[in-house]
Amino acid sequence: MNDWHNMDCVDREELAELREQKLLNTVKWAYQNSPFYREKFQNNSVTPEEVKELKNITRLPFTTKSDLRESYPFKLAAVPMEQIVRIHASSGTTGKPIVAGYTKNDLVEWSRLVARTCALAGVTSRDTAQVSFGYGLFTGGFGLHYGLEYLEATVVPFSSGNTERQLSLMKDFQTTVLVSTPSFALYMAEAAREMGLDPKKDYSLRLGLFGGEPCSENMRREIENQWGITATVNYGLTEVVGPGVSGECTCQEGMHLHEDSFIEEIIDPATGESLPEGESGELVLTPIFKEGFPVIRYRTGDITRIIPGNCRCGHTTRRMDYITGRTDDMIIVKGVNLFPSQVEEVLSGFKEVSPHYRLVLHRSDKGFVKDVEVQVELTPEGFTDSFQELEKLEQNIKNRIRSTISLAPRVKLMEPKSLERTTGKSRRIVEGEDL
Ligand code: DLL
Repeated sequence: MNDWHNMDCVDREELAELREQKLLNTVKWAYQNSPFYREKFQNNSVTPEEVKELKNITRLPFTTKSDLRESYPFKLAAVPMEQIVRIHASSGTTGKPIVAGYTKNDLVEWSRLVARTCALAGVTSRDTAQVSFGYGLFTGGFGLHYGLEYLEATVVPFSSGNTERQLSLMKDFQTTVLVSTPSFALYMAEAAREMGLDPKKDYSLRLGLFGGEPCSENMRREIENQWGITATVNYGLTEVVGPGVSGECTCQEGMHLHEDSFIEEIIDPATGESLPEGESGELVLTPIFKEGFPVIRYRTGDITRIIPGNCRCGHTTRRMDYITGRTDDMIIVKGVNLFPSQVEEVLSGFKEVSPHYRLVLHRSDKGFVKDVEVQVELTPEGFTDSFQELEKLEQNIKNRIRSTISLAPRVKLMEPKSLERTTGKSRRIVEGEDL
């Protein structure tokens, strides 16, 4: 293992001391320099002096998405704006975007974190990596770009869109690593075949780094089979930095968290109480390296757990499990809680359907979800002219959903390739009236 792996192999006692020290510095820094945090601490009658050790973090108030919306655009800043050298923002579907500003040092730290994420996934300076994330306010493109460059890989900054050209260059440049959302990787394989190319034989890809949206195990295996690569998943969010929070090693058993740079907590989303290691709840993150826009105890809305025990790979950092849903993605239908990932899990048991699906919500006059339709695409092999067979499959899927989630949504089988493809993040939940 080279230097890139050092920080993920440190002695856990040393790591605990480092984390504590960095947390105390971050809390002081935010209080002294960010008017937003000074006010927040004061409103909650807490001072930085009360945080003497790591476990005291729970005395500090959470930061929520709506806090960050209210601090639009630059109220979170802890340095004069002339020291902010880059701005990113998360688009969000409603309201104002959430803005993140970076100092020069923040950008170096971020590049290092992403470089480590890529190294964990097996990327080296000998690789050529195509970045198919959008370059712009979204953190995916620039984040992966600078991290991969920091690692001294050869970067092809393609950005999103223009799938045919992406595929041509990827072939001609003998690109070895694809960096994109998992749904775009699947779409690219489909498009390559339509161009008469064989994704396994005509390309030199060996690794895929996928993130920005959930990737079920089924989807990962599908990507791996179609491209003949090892597909790893990585995680991050604009509010705390962007990509580079955690990522898988090639064991593919959870995402190693860069613990020297983030303090993680798992809480019960309903009560805010901390949950013990191994239990699933909402992930709360505190980055402990940021100067520009510090964030303390950010409620990510992402549901996961910390995987107990060490990874087989030898890295000592703890692992986050895959994100199983978002607190705001939970649909309540007739009193039953439903996450898209639960439906996806059920669908993955049927070889006749592809990983392309969506949930269409139909609401009552009062805005409650009264009915959900699961639209799922058949694979070309699963497609048949026999109405009876299709009806039987629909019924089987419906029964399986009912027995696992206690809900009987309508199921609609769609023709192969009929659901919208995206070059960015896919939309799994749509409102009936939007169609
Ligand atoms: O998606 C940052 C990123 C870019 C991460 C590229 C990895 C690769 P946002 O646009 O702010 O930032 O969206 C963050 O996306 O809170 C999760 O809900 C979701 N998300 C990101 N990565 C994963 C993942 C980027 N690996 C939001 N699995 C997060 C599941 C993910 N969800």
